[in-house]
Amino acid sequence: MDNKIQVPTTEELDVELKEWLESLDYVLDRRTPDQVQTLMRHLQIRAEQAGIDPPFTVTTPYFNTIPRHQQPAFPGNREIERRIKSLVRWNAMAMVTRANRDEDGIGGHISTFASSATLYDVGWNHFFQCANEHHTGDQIFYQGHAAPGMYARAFVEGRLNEDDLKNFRRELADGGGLSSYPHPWLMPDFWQFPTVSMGLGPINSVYQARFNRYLTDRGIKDLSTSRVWAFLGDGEMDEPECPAAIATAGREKLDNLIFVVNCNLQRLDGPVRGNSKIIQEFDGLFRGAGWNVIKVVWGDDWDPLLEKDTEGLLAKRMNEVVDGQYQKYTVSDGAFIRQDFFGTDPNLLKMVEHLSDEQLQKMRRGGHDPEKIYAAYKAAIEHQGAPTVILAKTIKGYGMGEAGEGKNITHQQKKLNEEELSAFRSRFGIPISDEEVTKAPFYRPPQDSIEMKYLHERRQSLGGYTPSRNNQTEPLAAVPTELFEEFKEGSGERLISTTMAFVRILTKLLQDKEIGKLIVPIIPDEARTFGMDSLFRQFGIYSHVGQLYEPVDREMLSYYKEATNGQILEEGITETGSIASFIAAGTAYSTHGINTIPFFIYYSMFGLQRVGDSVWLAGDIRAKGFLIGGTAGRTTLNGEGLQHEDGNSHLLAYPVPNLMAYDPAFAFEIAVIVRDGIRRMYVEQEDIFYYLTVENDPYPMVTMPAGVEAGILKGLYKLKASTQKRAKLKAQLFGMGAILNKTLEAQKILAEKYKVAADVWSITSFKELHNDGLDTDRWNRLHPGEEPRQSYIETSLKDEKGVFVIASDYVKALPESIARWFPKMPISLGTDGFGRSDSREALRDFFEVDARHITLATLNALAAEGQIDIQVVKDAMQDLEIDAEKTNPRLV
Ligand SMILES: Cc1ncc(C[n+]2csc(CCOP(=O)(O)OP(=O)(O)O)c2C)c(N)n1
Ligand SMILES: [Mg+2]
Repeated sequence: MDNKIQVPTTEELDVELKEWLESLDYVLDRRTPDQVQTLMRHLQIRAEQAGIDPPFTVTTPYFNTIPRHQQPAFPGNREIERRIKSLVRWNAMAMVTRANRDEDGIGGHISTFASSATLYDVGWNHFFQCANEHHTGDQIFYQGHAAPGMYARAFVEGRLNEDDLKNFRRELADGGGLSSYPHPWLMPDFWQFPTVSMGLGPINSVYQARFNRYLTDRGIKDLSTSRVWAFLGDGEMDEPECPAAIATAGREKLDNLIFVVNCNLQRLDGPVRGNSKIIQEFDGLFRGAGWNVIKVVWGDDWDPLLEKDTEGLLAKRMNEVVDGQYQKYTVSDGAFIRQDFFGTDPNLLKMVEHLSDEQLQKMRRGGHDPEKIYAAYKAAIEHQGAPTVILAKTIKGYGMGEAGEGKNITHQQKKLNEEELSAFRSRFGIPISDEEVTKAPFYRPPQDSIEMKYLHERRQSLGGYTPSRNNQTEPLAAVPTELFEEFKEGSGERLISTTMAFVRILTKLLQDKEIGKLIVPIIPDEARTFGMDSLFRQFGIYSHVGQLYEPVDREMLSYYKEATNGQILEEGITETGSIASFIAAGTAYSTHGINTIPFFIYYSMFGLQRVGDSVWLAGDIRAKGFLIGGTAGRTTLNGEGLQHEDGNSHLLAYPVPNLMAYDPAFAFEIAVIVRDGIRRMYVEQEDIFYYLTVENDPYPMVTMPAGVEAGILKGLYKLKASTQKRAKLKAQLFGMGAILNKTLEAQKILAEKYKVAADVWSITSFKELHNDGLDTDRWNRLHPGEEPRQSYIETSLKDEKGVFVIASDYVKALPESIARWFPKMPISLGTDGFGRSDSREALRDFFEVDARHITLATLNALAAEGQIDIQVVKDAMQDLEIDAEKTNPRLV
């Protein structure tokens, strides 16, 4: 120990502490909070300079961030609002109970909304702004399985009727029903944001807030007064998208974003963090990420106790009890709470000696106290410079009593029995008689009641009713056609990849006077990979703060230019974040009445495979735009190997019903597809979106043959007929993407060496052909005895002679899926198996999709039909140097 330091006595330390506290009290009385903060920061710096690690933690104490004396006056009528909220609670519970009485196991949730009713109610009465002529409106992400509460509220508002509620989860009933969860696909006038796949609501809401800002900063639409509210579960925050979302929102300082986390301490199976405290964990997480954190832990009956707690005993006790034990208090009586919680210290016991056991048991948590919630929301909307999270402590299954309040089984509780119904009715004062209550009738007060007048007045002052979705938008006038013209010409000898061709199309779209500003390029750190870096300077990379540094490549033509009005969303390495941007941009037509056209360009292997659930959501939410899978194909990407070489994504595109999937081979194919896509999505307003793969294999782009546009869009057209008019042996070769070239090479070999006249066809979409075939079959099945319809493949190939071979750079399941409609069984070549790093040539030999293997497959098929001798095939194998014992690429 430094000998300058004398060991102090306890008394000396006490005096010292007192003096310091008095100094602090002095400034607390006379200075603003900001000034006090500055002072303390200086003290901290001085201590740090002296090598002292300051004892400040990333979490704050376990009580409300806003103390009672800072709470604003509550502007509403508490009593009327309580009655409205109770009615909504009742109808939500009754709807789920009745659905499950009528059909055991139909499901639904009672306990989630029971815990969050106050969180929504305060929003509906005082905050959630709808779009009208004065306001651009808020976007509200409702927690997915709290949906019964939103339906019940809409019923009380008169927006849904009894039949709707009766048909909750019975969408196939006469007249339709209510979807289980928020699905714009199923209820396009009602639900705006799908949220029930946990984790996607949080991340999508963040990127929605960011996109609102992007539109504002680019001067496209001023959304500076719009807020994004996301209502989330505490269990849901375990999904890895959540920390990602939190980091992004903090970094971007999205003060137009408010998270409300319903901390009912429980998830599906049990406690979220039985052994610690989830609110404290979130406190640290969000604060660390730069958020404004507002904790609403305790209701107002705790205020007098906390104000008496000058020694900090209660605060200490609140902080040491873990969530599992708090949950235990929910299901315990007051005597237990007195003994277990307060009984650890005689002074604590003294603090509550004036309260009865019953009063102790009823002491509310913050998330059930409308005034505390109001204070938190008001502070949230006023906060500037950072997003706000409200951590509201609630009770799962609040009001369900014996049926599940705070119990571990509460999430699965789908109905209340007769006794529980009566108890619920009485607890919330619902005007339903004893005789009626067991039927769980829905209840809406008369139109001229105080409750109804109040409710409508509140909503009208906030611009309308929510949730609701705008399903009618002004379409785009027309698609500019000239800009696509140049792509009909081939590139002559010049070698061009489809990626390069796509980038050229995108650039021209961006430059277009009419729709250029609506194009939103989205890239997760791959612009250079796709040769798009030239767009940086031309169109700028979006950054709310512009560019605060001088980029190292400032001297270069295509320097890294960030700008407040930048058009490109360069997202960093996050496909999940990028697709969230895609969804926000692709739904702006509905959310903001703006036809932004997103192009999200990424490594195709990190798309449907990695963010498949978000793509599913994009379908549900009716997002529009283009997903561009770059570097596609198992053999087209030189050297990258197992992780990057994609032979799967087109198969993964099959299940998303409104996703159009194409793998174009030439610039003109891309141009035709993109032009028609914009027309269908933005002029005709079809609720579809596009997946296009592009490749980086350079080859000559051929000139567009006449009259093939319709075929390109339908998925198949004849590219190049054989010139061997008199040959007896015939074959039809089908290729896709970069492998189409191999088919063209095989056409030559077959003609020159084996006298086979082969026609070459381009398949642009297996999925389109497959769907067309399925729809044709279905029609025929349902119309026996009528003239059968023919699929597009059947019509296209009915007069074609010879054998059929299909080759692509994807798994063989794709050609196999369309084989049934061919005049005879085709042979499928494809790239099943893990990728390898090697040259394209070596890979195409390995996976058996090069011209040699296409030739061999054709000869095999001819021999099988007895058109040529088997010896010809054997000789060909020698000529083509194909080893019969080569490894099977599917298995290694
Ligand atoms: C990705 C995903 N995994 C699992 C589920 C199933 N699930 C629905 S609700 C739920 C528990 C939710 O707990 P929490 O987020 O705390 O919400 P609470 O009901 O407690 O408000 C689970 C696991 C889901 N919907 N999505
Ligand atoms: Mg929970």
